[in-house]
Amino acid sequence: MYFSKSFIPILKNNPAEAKIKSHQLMLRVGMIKQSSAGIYSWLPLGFKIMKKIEQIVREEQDRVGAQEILMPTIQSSEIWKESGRYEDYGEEMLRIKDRQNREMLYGPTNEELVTEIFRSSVKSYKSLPQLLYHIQWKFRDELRPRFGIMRCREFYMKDAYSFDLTDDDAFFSYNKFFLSYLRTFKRLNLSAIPMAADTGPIGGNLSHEFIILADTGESKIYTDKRIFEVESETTIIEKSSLSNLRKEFENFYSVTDEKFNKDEFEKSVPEEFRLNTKGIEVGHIFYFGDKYSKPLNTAVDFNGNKEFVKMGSYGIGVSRLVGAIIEAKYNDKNGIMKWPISVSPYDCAIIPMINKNDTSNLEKSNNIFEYLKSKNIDAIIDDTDENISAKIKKFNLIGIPYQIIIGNKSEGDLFEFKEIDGEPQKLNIEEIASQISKAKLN
Ligand code: 5CA
Repeated sequence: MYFSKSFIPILKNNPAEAKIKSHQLMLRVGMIKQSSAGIYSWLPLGFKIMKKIEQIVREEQDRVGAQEILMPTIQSSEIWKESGRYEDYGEEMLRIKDRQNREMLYGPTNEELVTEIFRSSVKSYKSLPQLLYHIQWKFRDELRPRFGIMRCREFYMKDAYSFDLTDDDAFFSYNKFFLSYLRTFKRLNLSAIPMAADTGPIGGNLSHEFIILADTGESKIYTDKRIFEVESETTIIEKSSLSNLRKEFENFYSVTDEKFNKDEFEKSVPEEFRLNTKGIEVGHIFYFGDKYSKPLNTAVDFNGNKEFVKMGSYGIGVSRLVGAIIEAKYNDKNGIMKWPISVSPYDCAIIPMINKNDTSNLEKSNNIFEYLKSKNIDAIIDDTDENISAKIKKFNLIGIPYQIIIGNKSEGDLFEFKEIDGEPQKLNIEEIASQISKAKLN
């Protein structure tokens, strides 16, 4: 891809309306464009990143045995009336009437709809557990949408739902998602900590938020610093190992402010380990038993008895994660953003110095591009006639983690290669490709 042909509308300066660095950067490098309050279009750069995040989320849902479906954005009000949430949800729900005057709504979440799908076809406990998820746009008419796509009205969410016969089975499902979240955030190179949380309008009494530390986050948290050292990987998906995994985190006091209790905090956390700070909620999981299955009359047959299924739901803010990664990885002191290679829009930027009458650097760039492509490395060539330092500055903001600079300093078959925030090295193209490929494997 040539930069001159790409649709990456860069702004000269930070837009005044943006208050936090992720919002500033996303507008500045043309990742998103606001279409109305709290509603955004995703431009190629931002969209590519979001799609890569989505794919990682999907793979980690599949890995714990969840099955992907796709439910619509527009729902009928009927099932929401059945559950009793049609009134309760209040003004955050966008209500619409169709031409037949039927009450419809733009889904803020899908507990009712997925329960209705489940009850119409699953009759026996032998089909349990069922873990279903979809990745779909949601709409919540937030009173104060802010910080760009961090708290907006239309956003992209992965929501999963589990159906089990007993509480015990349901905790096993809960713990599978708990594990899948740890794996997902690790692949995104984020340190997201599970914290005991309030359940709000979703309901239930067991819930964790997954939080990334950030000064600009909207969640207040109280935690024991030692939770950051918990080694989280488990390869076995089995009841007791997963329940131990969750316990390893729950051993440390770690809560959002709705759950905060000063005495408990001070009693269970030695002073030197107490941390009271802010974070961004990137995921939220809930266990709510038969809160929806009962009013929606969703039961399975178990030895002749009708048992209401036990349910949980599990959300990840896929679009919010784009902003959250920027908050975690953008260094505004040196103006360098560095996307984790797992979600970077390109693996490498080829940055040639271009003189009007000399096309040799552009030819070199094309050859490098083709070679990298043969090694499955996705590059972008900056073929514009900006000077080299302006180009580097621009790519430092875009955040592609590797740069090949083709200027006066490249000699013979050696090129100036650097990790965006590292020291330049002189390497040949095979060495460059092998370094990037290695990073992509991790
Ligand atoms: N039904 C449950 C779980 S599937 C649910 O809706 N949970 S939630 O309300 O906590 O949302 C899940 C995730 O979506 C949150 O953790 C957050 O990352 C993201 N999210 C929620 N509201 C917004 C919003 N207004 N803008 C961007 N992301 C949001």
